[in-house]
Amino acid sequence: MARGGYLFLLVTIGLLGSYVVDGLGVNWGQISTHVLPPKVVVQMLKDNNISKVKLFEINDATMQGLAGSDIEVMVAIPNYLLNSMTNAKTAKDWVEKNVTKYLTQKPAVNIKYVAVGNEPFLTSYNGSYLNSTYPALKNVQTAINDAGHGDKVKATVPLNADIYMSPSNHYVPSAGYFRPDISTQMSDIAKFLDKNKAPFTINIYPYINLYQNPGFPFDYAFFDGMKFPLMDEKIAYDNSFDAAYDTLVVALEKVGVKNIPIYIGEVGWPTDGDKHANVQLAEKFYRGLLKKLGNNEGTPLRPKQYIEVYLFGLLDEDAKSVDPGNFERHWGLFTQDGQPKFPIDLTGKGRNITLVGAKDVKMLPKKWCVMRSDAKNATLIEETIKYACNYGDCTPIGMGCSCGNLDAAGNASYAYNIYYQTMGQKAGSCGFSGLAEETTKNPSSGNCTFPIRVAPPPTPSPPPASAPGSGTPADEKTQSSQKSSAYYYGPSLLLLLGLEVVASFFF
Ligand SMILES: *[C@@H]1O[C@H](CO)[C@@H](O)[C@H](O)[C@H]1NC(C)=O
Ligand SMILES: *[C@@H]1O[C@H](CO)[C@@H](O)[C@H](O)[C@H]1NC(C)=O
Ligand SMILES: *[C@@H]1O[C@H](CO)[C@@H](O)[C@H](O)[C@H]1NC(C)=O
Ligand SMILES: *[C@@H]1O[C@H](CO)[C@@H](O)[C@H](O)[C@H]1NC(C)=O
Ligand SMILES: *[C@@H]1O[C@H](CO)[C@@H](O)[C@H](O)[C@H]1NC(C)=O
Ligand SMILES: *[C@@H]1O[C@H](CO)[C@@H](O)[C@H](O)[C@H]1NC(C)=O
Ligand SMILES: *[C@@H]1O[C@H](CO)[C@@H](O)[C@H](O)[C@H]1NC(C)=O
Ligand SMILES: CC(=O)N[C@H]1CO[C@H](CO)[C@@H](O)[C@@H]1O
Repeated sequence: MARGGYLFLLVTIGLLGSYVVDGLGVNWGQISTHVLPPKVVVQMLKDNNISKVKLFEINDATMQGLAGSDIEVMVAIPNYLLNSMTNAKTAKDWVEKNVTKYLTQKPAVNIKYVAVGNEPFLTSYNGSYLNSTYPALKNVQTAINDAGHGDKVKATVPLNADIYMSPSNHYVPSAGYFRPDISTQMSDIAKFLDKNKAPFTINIYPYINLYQNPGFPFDYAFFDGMKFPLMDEKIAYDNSFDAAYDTLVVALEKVGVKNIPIYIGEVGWPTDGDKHANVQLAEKFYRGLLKKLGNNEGTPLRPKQYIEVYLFGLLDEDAKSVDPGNFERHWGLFTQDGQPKFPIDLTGKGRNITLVGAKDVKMLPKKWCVMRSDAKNATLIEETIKYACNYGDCTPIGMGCSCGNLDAAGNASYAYNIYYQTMGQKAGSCGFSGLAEETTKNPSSGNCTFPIRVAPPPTPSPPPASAPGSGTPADEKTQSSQKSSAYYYGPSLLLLLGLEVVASFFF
């Protein structure tokens, strides 16, 4: 009922409002089983005065959705292409087909930045992109310059906060430096960006600090003050965002780069999948962050200045890898179908208002799939839940999550329903060997929503309906071919890693 009652009520009061925090951006990821049409998303951005968007790749449908809007776009070269971009000719070709094309078509896409890779120096990548990132950056910017767009379009590299650190016995920003294994690369990259008047882009996640470190001071993740702030000489740090930002400022100064603009490529708070991931804390985090940004407070080392920020993220993404944690699919300011989750005032004035939701969204019919009341075979129930959750997103039924209070039957119903929706309510997808049945009665209750997904776009020749009534796990082959079909999953799915991991140290 969460979406049926509480959230819908809030939607209706999001109509007042004024300018958003000057030039606020959002990350638009699309690792979802069912995506909103690009035009619907772009209208949603406009309705909320969001003027900048950061993508994780380029696909033509998204770019055409953005064409003709004034929205500034950061397009991206995924990590798996970095190696090939060390070839100047390949980089030139990529820029021609993916940047020049959209800048010069009519109507054009307002491309301002090209993200070269995404967090390529994450320690979990084992140095895979260590040698290619800097050469790729140089080649891409050179290609942009050669194509005549150098003044308008800058290449940058969105990096993860684990590229820099402070000594473990002196955990303060003023002791910051780049991670030793990448210090040469970081120095080269920072100097290149600086010389080229491009921004340095960093992702900062106080939430993940809190998630990964049981001893992390709760209040330090937010912006509401602390009894015992971290003292760095005379500077008191009472939030980890400032400390992370300033540690980077110091690390950059140590390689001789002093005034380069630092953009926040990603920052946000998830709303499900973990005990600290909920709408209440997300609201608290964003309220503090947006107020700070709206006031152009800057940080202790770079006070009183505008910080360019891309919130993470725009929409939930139910097909992201949960390797970093079950929260990974719940970073959206909006649900996957474009409905706002909690009150947030993008102007930073802290008013109790809500974002404007997506309009004219075609949803699947109001039907759910639940466990039959006469289902008995516990072994089979367990097996079918496992199967269903392999395809659908079951992270909300975990302990401390939005559906964490369901009983055993509720768990089964959640799993069956999410499978059914993920499969587009396809005939036979609510079978589970006779354990499940369709219903038109919404099984949602309290904070626990049994979602219905966005309807897939109309296809020229609909896939033939398979025999109804079965839909059992035995049908593995059919299901896996469905999984890879563009009908359910956009082409982006396999191309993205979707990791948002940051360092486990103390800022
Ligand atoms: C967006 O900005 C316009 C002014 O350009 C304002 O009238 C409108 O209320 C704003 N909308 C929101 C949702 O803040
Ligand atoms: C990095 O190394 C670890 C341990 O050797 C391995 O499990 C992991 O798959 C590797 N990751 C990548 C991206 O190569
Ligand atoms: C990067 O270059 C170093 C030195 O040439 C080499 O030892 C290392 O294997 C290279 N790494 C990758 C991932 O290619
Ligand atoms: C719903 O979630 C909020 C946190 O976002 C929590 O405060 C509240 O207790 C939850 N309600 C129920 C019924 O679990
Ligand atoms: C915000 O507005 C909603 C809807 O009117 C209300 O239920 C809620 O209590 C308000 N929250 C605050 C913090 O005032
Ligand atoms: C329960 O289901 C399992 C298959 O998962 C099957 O082997 C077993 O015979 C079933 N038990 C009954 C009593 O039907
Ligand atoms: C429901 O599923 C969750 C997640 O697997 C589990 O933690 C919980 O114990 C289950 N609840 C019941 C009553 O079986
Ligand atoms: C959407 C789009 O046009 N993508 C192109 C980007 O560039 C590569 C070539 O490097 C093309 O293969 C893609 O089609």
